[in-house]
Amino acid sequence: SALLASTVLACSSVIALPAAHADSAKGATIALIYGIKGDPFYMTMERGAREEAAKLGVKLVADGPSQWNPALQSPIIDAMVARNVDALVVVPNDPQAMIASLQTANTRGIPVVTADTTLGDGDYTKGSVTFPVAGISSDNFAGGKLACTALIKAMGGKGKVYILVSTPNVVSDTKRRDGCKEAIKEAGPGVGLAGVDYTQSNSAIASNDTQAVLQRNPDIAGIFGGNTFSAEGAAAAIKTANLQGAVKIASFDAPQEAINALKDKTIDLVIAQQPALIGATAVKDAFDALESKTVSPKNSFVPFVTITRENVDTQAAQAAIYRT
Ligand code: T6T
Repeated sequence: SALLASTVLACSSVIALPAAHADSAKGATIALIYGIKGDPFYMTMERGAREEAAKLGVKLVADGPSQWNPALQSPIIDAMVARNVDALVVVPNDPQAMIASLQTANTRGIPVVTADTTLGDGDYTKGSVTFPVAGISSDNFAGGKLACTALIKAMGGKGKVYILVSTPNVVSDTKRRDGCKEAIKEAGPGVGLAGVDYTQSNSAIASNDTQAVLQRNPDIAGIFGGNTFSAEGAAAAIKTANLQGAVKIASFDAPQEAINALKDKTIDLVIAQQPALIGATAVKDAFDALESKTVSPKNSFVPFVTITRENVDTQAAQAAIYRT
């Protein structure tokens, strides 16, 4: 490639070589297309991605849709491709509907890394979609199971659990929902499912749904708030109904509001993901792909941190709170 570089330099009107073919990926542009705007999880992810990009000497550009909607996310990806970014780090808004635009980008030589959510069945080694060079996320099924096992324990091992997650096309959330259902099943006959509602990552919807379900089901003893806005709305509804402590809440996600609600005893358990680390790892994987280094493993899990009233003031718990 030294020969190639000198040929390029000798020629006055050359366009810069794509980073994928250069000696180093330094100076490349990596695009982060996150899940939705204004979500502390993705703002924290973007911070981690920017810090990693600065370390690696690449440029990071970021954008995302205002709502979970593949029809809103696809044009953002197309625009990034049109502006010649070198690699894409994407939080797919839908496991199927986002395949086409990302596959097109990949065919044009742009490596694709997914973060938080996944494409196809999520297994890039031998699953239905294998073109992404890496997928970085929490182990969401395990997280949902862990959250609900602890929730059921806090409920005294009996009563009904109500599940709130974002939308059926947010893969991370549906895995948490399924993990929670598994915990309910394993808890035996004293524990049941009161229902599942989808909040569109909107805390007002989550709050209204919770108020409605509490009227229909006075025997609800626990709520699994499967993402930031679901837990936030559930906590608001429980406060309005004056049921703090009587109805336990487990929150998946750790924005400052969830920590405040843990401290004032509205929420009993917070599972913090590590969005900054997910963003940083995804950017590093995209960089390595541009440098043609092997990126492995193709799917990797970033561990979560469990925060309770007992450990909330420890350094580890404090460091896990989302910081945008
Ligand atoms: O829980 C995160 C993320 O993991 C999920 O995919 C969507 O919701 C959040 O962004 C939190 O609002």
